[in-house]
Amino acid sequence: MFSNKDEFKDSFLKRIEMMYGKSFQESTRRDQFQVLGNMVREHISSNWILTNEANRTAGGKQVYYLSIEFLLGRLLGQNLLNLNLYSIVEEGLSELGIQLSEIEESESDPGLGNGGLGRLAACFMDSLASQDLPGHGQGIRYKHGLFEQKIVDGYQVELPEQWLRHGNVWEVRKPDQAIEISFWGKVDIHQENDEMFYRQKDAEKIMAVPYDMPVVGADTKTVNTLRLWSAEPVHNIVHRDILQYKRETEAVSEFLYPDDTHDDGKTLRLKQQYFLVSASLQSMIKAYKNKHGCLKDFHKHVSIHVNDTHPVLAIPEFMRILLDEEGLGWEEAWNMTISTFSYTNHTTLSEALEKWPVYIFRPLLPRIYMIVEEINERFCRDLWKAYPGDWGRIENMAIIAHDVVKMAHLAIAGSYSVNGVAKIHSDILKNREMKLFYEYFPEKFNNKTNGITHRRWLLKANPEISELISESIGTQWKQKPELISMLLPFSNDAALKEKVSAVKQHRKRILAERIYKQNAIKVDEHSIFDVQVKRLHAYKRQLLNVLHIMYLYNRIEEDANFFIQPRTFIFGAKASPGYYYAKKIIKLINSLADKVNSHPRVSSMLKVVFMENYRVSLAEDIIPAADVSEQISTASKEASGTGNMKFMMNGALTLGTLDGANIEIKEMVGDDNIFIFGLSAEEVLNYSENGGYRAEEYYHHDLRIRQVVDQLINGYFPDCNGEFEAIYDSLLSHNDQYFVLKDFASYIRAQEEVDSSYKDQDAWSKKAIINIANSGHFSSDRTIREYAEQIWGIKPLII
Ligand code: C3B
Ligand code: PLP
Repeated sequence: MFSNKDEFKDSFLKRIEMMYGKSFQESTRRDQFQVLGNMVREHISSNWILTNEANRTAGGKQVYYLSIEFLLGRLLGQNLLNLNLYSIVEEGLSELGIQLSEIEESESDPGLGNGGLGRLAACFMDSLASQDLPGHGQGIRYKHGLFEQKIVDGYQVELPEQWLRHGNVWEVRKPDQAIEISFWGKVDIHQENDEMFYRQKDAEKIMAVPYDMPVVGADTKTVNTLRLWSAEPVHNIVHRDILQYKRETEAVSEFLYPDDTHDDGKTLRLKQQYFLVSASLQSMIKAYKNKHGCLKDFHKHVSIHVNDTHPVLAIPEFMRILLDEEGLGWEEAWNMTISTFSYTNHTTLSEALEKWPVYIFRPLLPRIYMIVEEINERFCRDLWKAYPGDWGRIENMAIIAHDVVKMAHLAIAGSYSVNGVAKIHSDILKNREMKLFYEYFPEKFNNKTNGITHRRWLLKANPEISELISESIGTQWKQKPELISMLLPFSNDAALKEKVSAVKQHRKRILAERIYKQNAIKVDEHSIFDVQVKRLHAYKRQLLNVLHIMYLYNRIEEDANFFIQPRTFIFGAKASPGYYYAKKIIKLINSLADKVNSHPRVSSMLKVVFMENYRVSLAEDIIPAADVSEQISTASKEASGTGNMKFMMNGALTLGTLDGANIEIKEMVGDDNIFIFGLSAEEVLNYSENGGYRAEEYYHHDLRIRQVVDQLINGYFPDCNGEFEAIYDSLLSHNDQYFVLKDFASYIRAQEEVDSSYKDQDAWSKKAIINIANSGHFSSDRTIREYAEQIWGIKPLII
């Protein structure tokens, strides 16, 4: 369509006139974005068709990745980059007097996910396509993604996110491929000869309409598909209250649940989960039958991956289709099922392990519930054979027990592979959380350490560092990110160190300007940029960071001779709207920011900034500007973390606990290039199991702790009477479940080390380069290859 700058300009100008009946001068940024988006769509259309055609005809295996979240971020820049069109377009536009980055910013940032889990799914899509792997995403086209966060008087206020307000240039609606989904009603059973037949009667039906989005691989022709389902009323349906029916139907894909690792047991959420899996399975089975005629060897050609427990209903739904629609017997259907599904566990936090009360599950999904009951009975019977008389064990492993359905148990029983997302997390699953399952099904358990796409998080977010890498080692690392390690011999190269440090400085200046614009805070661009951005959660311990800043404030105020390297503490975090404690922490950070930033002496050394509405596009601006990456979760609680990988790839040094993938980052970079502190996972788990930790003792024996904890409630924060009592109580009345006080002294020491290390800029730059050089291992290309080879058994399909 266009292969050079002049062709591009020509075509771009013509289209603006054609699409909008306006001259280029009259067009808005949004018009220009729409035109560019359409040009990219056209550019890839033949390869998209070819990829789909290849998927329809080739004999190899394919994977479907089911996920309730895909946190995509903006797509224009990423697509242009993957197509190698970015610089042509950038230069062409610049000759027209516009910056591509300005047009990119007019694209909405679709937030169809909460955090790490959803962003991982998006990185995986990119890595599948870029490695020509036949992998399709299936998700929900939420009308409103994760809420937009505003900070008003220091408090979080939630506004509905509106990513579809101006349409979505990337999607293609496919109404002819809509699927009917049934809820409620009852199961009609009748017997003919020896056979039982099940039919759902009086069900309420809604339509799932697919919207396909292209997933453009880098440097390849492959264009995979992300299919997002939207809920719509069935056409011409007769209903006693048609308005209510319409409202209830549309509600199914109206909002993304703003819960990150909190399960609040809502019927609507269960409806969403069944909606996703039923639509996905019905459509993939239809496609499969068109290709192969019957389902016989389905599992040899298709692997279905369930991303956390949210899509686990796919397992009984697959059974329902095989039993009730295809007429298979139970044994055959079950064998096919457990050869088809694989499952990733993303957390061991008990509040996040989904459990559905039977009283919610059964009426909504009567036939599915029957099947789950049968799966459970057969599973418990098998367990009884393996462990005769061991009631306790069987009760612990049952899928339905005490009137709840345990989705993780269903996932493990119904799949052939169960993986955790970092070595330590997989070990905790095997040795603790899922120990009984590991003993029974040892062959199912494996680890796949997470990864991130270096295309978005380095090439796109940090073109300057990318350029420096290429200058030193050539450009092959772009296709093979492991090759970034060739940078290691340059870690002591004076010229490179200087350039890396200059790029960091440049990105810090840009971020400082943004902070000034948004928060009206003037930060010292030469201070240490110390960043904690992620969801707000007690286990992620933003509180530990806050208490340390309070401690520094006290030191500076009390001791005129106390000096530290100037530091800017940057926070970004959304709290789930119903998570009272998390919202209090946001208020606390903002109150602390007011106090620190307005104190004459303290503010000469410290600044605190809370950047509102943390999301993918903001992450792309913050992460390249960070010096220090705060990864300070209570050891054993953060399954992996992926933010940690993005920071190291951009040359920030990790200040972290021995948790999740921090451990593997430490293994890669070595002890001298990371700051580690705090309890080990083993120690935390032992305390949690056997007791022995008394937070009060730390409060009484460490004056530094007592001072900052008291300051939460003693009037230190003006106009915050009683505001932070819940936080104070979490530490003392509830014995500090996340070991904030226990790790406090060790955190202060690690922070002191950061402070003194930063003084030696030359050594710091070397550490930064070593971090970058070792980050290739954490590319999701590596992760996806491991899934492809070791779990799914899929191979590249080159078109
Ligand atoms: C997250 C975990 O909390 C992270 O440690 C992990 O890196 C990512 O998943 C990706 O594996 N997670 C999440 O974002 N939402 C959940 N409901 C559960 C886990
Ligand atoms: N939210 C966004 C927008 C992200 O880009 C990331 C990064 O992976 C996350 C959340 C997850 O961060 P973390 O792994 O630190 O929890």
